[in-house]
Amino acid sequence: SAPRTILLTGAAGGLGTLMRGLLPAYGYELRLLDMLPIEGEPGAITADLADRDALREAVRGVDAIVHLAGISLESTFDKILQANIQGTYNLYEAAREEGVRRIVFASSNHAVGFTPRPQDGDPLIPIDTPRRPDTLYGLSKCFGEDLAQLYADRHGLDTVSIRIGSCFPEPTTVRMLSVWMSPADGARLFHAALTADVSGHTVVYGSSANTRLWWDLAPARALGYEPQDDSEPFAAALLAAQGPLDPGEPAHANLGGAFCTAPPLWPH
Ligand code: NAI
Ligand code: 15L
Repeated sequence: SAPRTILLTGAAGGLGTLMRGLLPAYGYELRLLDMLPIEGEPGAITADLADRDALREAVRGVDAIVHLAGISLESTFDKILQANIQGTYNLYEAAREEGVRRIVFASSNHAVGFTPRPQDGDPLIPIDTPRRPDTLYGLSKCFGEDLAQLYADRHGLDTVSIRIGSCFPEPTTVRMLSVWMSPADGARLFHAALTADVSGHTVVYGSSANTRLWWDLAPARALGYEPQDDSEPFAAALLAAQGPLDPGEPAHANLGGAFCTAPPLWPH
């Protein structure tokens, strides 16, 4: 039967706030969790992913989990380890112990960020392209995807991992013309991932049907996702302001954009 009660982790964040607004229209009851309190949501659970007891209670009785909580940009290894690696493990353990059947995991394009972006006429990047994380952050998303595979194979806990491009109200860079996922399409894709008749671990790219798309949306469409948006109406203004992406520039050569060239933050 279709999942109804959903735990949304990271509900205070940018994407969490967008999905809090959009997912209830699909009929879901959302249980919210974040380490930060959420204004206007007195029922939200304020807990860190480090708190295993709180996670166990938070996942009890839900039909599925949308896991957004974590560090969403490059950081130090210690912080990534705590929030994204240990934290995601803790969530999966809680879900396994409480018998939750499905998790939708917010993976990222930065799991494959060092993949050269297609130039004109090149084929789209397939979903099974080798992983090439562009940061410790991207590496933590590779860990999350592998953790999901392990829990699917070993425990029958299904995951759909969505390698999200850029889910913001509007595209603000030329790169985002290719990787943008409108919030409305984001909600469509989360809904598809929550309800698709798939088992095991499924990995998809998450974006709108952009004219300048870099990756293959067929795996997402196979879940029943039908994107309705395209960044193209924003193209002229962004290109006029920023100029086209120069493939000779390391920060423009790969899917991950400037994540590939930002100064490293390790060890701390
Ligand atoms: P965000 O940084 O705005 O939100 C993340 C939320 O997670 C924050 O509210 C934060 O308080 C919470 N959080 C962090 N560590 C936590 C912990 N240890 N315990 C409990 N809560 C914790 O990020 P955003 O943009 O909303 O992204 C959400 C998720 O989607 C992240 O996992 C991010 O990596 C992923 N993602 C987002 C993309 C986007 O375009 N917004 C693109 C690709 C992936
Ligand atoms: C991500 O993974 C980040 O969480 C988000 O803030 C954006 O930077 C996005 O990727 C992107 O690649 O634009």
